[in-house]
Amino acid sequence: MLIKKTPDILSSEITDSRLYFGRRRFMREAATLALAASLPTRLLADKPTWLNNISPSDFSTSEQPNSYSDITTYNNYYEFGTGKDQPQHQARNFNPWPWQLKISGEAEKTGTYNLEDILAGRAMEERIYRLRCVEAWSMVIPWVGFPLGELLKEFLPTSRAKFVEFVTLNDPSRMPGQKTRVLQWPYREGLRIDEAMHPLTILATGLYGEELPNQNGAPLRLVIPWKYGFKSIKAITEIRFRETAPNNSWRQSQPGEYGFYANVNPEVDHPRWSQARERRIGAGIFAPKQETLMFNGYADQVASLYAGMDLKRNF
Ligand SMILES: Nc1nc2c(c(=O)[nH]1)N[C@H]1C(S)=C(S)[C@@H](COP(=O)(O)O)O[C@H]1N2
Ligand SMILES: [Mo]
Repeated sequence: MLIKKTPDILSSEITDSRLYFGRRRFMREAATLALAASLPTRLLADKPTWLNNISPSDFSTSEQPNSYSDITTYNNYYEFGTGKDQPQHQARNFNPWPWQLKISGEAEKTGTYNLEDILAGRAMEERIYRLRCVEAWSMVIPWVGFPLGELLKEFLPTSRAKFVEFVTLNDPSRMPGQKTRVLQWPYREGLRIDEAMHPLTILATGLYGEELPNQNGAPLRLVIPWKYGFKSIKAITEIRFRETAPNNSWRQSQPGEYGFYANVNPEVDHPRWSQARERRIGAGIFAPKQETLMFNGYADQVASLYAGMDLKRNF
């Protein structure tokens, strides 16, 4: 289909973000004309209201962001295939709207909410964060999102809420990778409540000023910039406040290789490879690897969360 192909062709040439936004607007208009009869209303509308006012964030890094093409064609998202180039294709026809978000567990307000209602009128920020995968590659991504803690507080967690668990949509008919057993579905993640409340932890609803592409976790994904990428769970459909520590999918699958904390740490190697250096996606195959920074460069903000802990044991 013509319209679905357009982003790939355009994004490969994009370097300047203003050019990018102009083209995206053009594409939206073209999509409205061409597919008015066949697309759900949500997709046809101009930007969703919550993407109309995005302010830059003081938490952003000053590093140069990766291109839109890098960010949307090199993905880890096993619900849509285990290859990095698969999610862009296999998630193409996934329509996230309407989306339900369930809030459960140790909070005064629980229930199932319409995500559009949760996002409507909410202030969004652009936060340019490094993403460091456990596989020793990295990217810099201009996320659009808002602090997770801000949302969590609205549900009035009780004093028993010591941890937060996140669950991805479980629907093999819409997520073909869930028909295979590479992981136990649905994908799950967890944070300690103080990690979840930390101002660097965000829920992302977009990138490069636009709605989150499906392959990056539409409509809602977590971004925790000081932890390995697998903690940043995509397509979140449930948030549960818990008294006890939840397990997380990669730790459940290979507990010797993946821990609960998963803090980026150049001194603690993965059992099968070093974590001391990283390869920046898009830098070119001859570019030298760069040193990985403790807590992915966010040590000043987050090291105090782990004061007194043995980070080799709590990896
Ligand atoms: N539901 C779900 N979330 C997920 C994954 C996944 O397979 N399923 N992969 C994780 C991993 S390993 C990484 S590195 C990041 C990649 O995010 P990106 O594709 O937006 O760069 O998503 C994380 N979130
Ligand atoms: Mo990852």
